[in-house]
Amino acid sequence: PRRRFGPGRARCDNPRMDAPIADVDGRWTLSGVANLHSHAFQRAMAGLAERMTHPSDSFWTWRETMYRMAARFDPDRLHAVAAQLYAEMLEAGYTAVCEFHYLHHAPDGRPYADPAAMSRALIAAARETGIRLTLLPVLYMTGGFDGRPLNDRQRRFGHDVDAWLRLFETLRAEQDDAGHDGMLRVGCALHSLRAVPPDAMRAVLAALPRETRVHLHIAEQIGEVQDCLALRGDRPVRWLLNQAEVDARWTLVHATHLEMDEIVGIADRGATVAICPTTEANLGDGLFPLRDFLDAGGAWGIGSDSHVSVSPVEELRWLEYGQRLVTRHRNIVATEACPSVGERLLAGVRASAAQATGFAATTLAGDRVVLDPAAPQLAGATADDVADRWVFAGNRPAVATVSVGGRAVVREGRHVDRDAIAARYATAMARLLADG
Ligand code: NGQ
Ligand code: ZN
Repeated sequence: PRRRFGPGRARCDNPRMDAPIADVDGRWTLSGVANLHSHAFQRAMAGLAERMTHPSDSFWTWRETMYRMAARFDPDRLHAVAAQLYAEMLEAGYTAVCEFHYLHHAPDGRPYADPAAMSRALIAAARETGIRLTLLPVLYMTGGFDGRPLNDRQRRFGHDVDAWLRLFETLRAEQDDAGHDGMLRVGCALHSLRAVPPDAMRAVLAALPRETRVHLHIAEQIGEVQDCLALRGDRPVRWLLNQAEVDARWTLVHATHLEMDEIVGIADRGATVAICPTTEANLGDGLFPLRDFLDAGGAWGIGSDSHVSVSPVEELRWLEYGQRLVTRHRNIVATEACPSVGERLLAGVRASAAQATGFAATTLAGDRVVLDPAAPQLAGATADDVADRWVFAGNRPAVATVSVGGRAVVREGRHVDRDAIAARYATAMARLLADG
């Protein structure tokens, strides 16, 4: 029989913690990975922003391409794209997703007849596919730190504080609807410091129920750090830590560019950092200082963000590889107490999942991802190496079955509704691309 634990070895960081992948009835099983950051519509442009649009392409020129794609969405298309994406997430081992949703209104900026129509499209997609959804309606008010108004492309993202609070209340009522079987949580997202003026940030935070999770993009690009320094007199994370009661309810997305006091500050407050390695690489953001953050005791998770990859294995592998490339060392996240890199990575994402998503830890622990017993990359695996072999043996999907909230959503590696979801997605893509 397989050993559940290595001989006399403490489990990563917390001796009471079970291994992230354990032998359950003879099958290697994990409790599912939480995806802490998603913009579902961006899945439709994966692979379509890899052509030169400017002699010095950057995050900011990519954003123009992204805005052109965003402008073509309506609730039906969003529903079709999100369903395909969420089915792919489940097939890859993600069982919960934090949807950072800002595509609220019609392209001209006017609210739909139902102001929550786009949010409901995401809720429907999650419900059909069976993924747990933390819906984060985004407050987006200004086009920069100087308070400039939203441009034409951004208009459909915008709310004033009162309208945003009405949307939040509408969605909270959905969360409490028994029809969702506890599969939906609603939190708050502030798009970024550049998109939310300080007074609005304070007003929204003061109005939220105490337990509400708060997510925001922060310090992803150097340009943003420089603008914040120039217009708010401090670096973004330092400014936020001074101006808001940041604590374990908060998730800071990216937080790429940090000085040591900011690294320690985030860790001390107990906030989670959502690191999105493949998107951050794709957009040329920079590298999160993971080793220092771990040394400070920081909580972190992963997000697939723009969905240039939909694979927790690839995000985790590249999280470690980025660090290896810059430090020219190996096994960066490993410690003496936890020498397995894969195990420490999976333990890290599991430890932050409940506080970032708002789902109870016991609830998330009941969701199950069973790895494929026939996967060659796991042949002869033991409790000591199974996590490393799952994460560091390439991109073959070794997921066999997934169940979320007791419902079997993936069987033999395929989402149970894969074909119907893919057909609807193909139709939606044809329309999205024809509009270009
Ligand atoms: C977003 N995505 O809102 O989709 C952003 C880009 C922005 C990432 N930061 C747009 N990865 O930050 O203004
Ligand atoms: Zn984002």
